[in-house]
Amino acid sequence: LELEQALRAAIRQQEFELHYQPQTGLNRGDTVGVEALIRWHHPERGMVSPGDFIPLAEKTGLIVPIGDWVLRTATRQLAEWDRLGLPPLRLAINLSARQFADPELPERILETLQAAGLAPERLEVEITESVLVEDIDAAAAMLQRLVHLGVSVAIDDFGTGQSSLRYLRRLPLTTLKIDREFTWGIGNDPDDEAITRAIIGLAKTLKLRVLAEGVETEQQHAFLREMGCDEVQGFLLGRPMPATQLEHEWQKRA
Ligand code: G
Ligand code: G
Ligand code: MN
Ligand code: NA
Repeated sequence: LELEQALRAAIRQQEFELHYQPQTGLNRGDTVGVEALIRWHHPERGMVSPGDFIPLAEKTGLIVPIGDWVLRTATRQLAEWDRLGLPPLRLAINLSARQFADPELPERILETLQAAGLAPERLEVEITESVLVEDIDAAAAMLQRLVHLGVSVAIDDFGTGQSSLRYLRRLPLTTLKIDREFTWGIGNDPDDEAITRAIIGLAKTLKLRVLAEGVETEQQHAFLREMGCDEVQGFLLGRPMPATQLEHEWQKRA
């Protein structure tokens, strides 16, 4: 209850911040997108990780106003980067089950994109397998509405949820994000390597983009390139960072 009150106050007092983690193409090595990740600077507890408050935000429904803030803040930031002359990045944001079940979600996304002056093609939403499997017909209907807008959809933590391969061909998806649990095994666990290879193959067959999360070593990076993975994300390429730091890193390279 205490945490819930603090979370309500956090919305009013603007204690949230977004960090952005680069998503990099394996062909040319360019940053092609960023994933927005929320951070909470609690006045006394310090930095509270999303793993510790997103579930509560979800349970209490506070995820809806928080999610709106994330969407608004991240799209404004992307528009600002466009003005500054950064390459036209794709923006990925995480959606929780509650947000995904909200029938007003597509309108809200569209309005927010329009307010920021961004084409819907610039946005990718990330959802987990469990969100889809709960009610596959409702999920299919929501995905159709999002895809109709031009927004793309990624399955986050792919391979760790209640993977039903049936939904992969039934649903209009864009991207599979290989969970970092599998990426970490590359180089020391043949099973994880086999799973990673199989997910990449599956994505190719279904004409989906495939991105590996949690890439931390050159060895993982090389393996993923060899396997034909499209994109990578992880500490090797860049940690989640404040917007200003991302700008500085871009200026250094340009
Ligand atoms: O950044 P970090 O590894 O601590 O994130 C932990 C979890 O919190 C991840 O699973 C991520 O998907 C989730 N998360 C981060 N930012 C957001 C957000 O803006 N909205 C939602 N719903 N989840 C988020
Ligand atoms: O579940 P989701 O993919 O949304 O979670 C993203 C989280 O993963 C971010 O909070 C980020 O901090 C974390 N993350 C991203 N790359 C790496 C990595 O290379 N290693 C580790 N340990 N965590 C990572
Ligand atoms: Mn994610
Ligand atoms: Na993930």
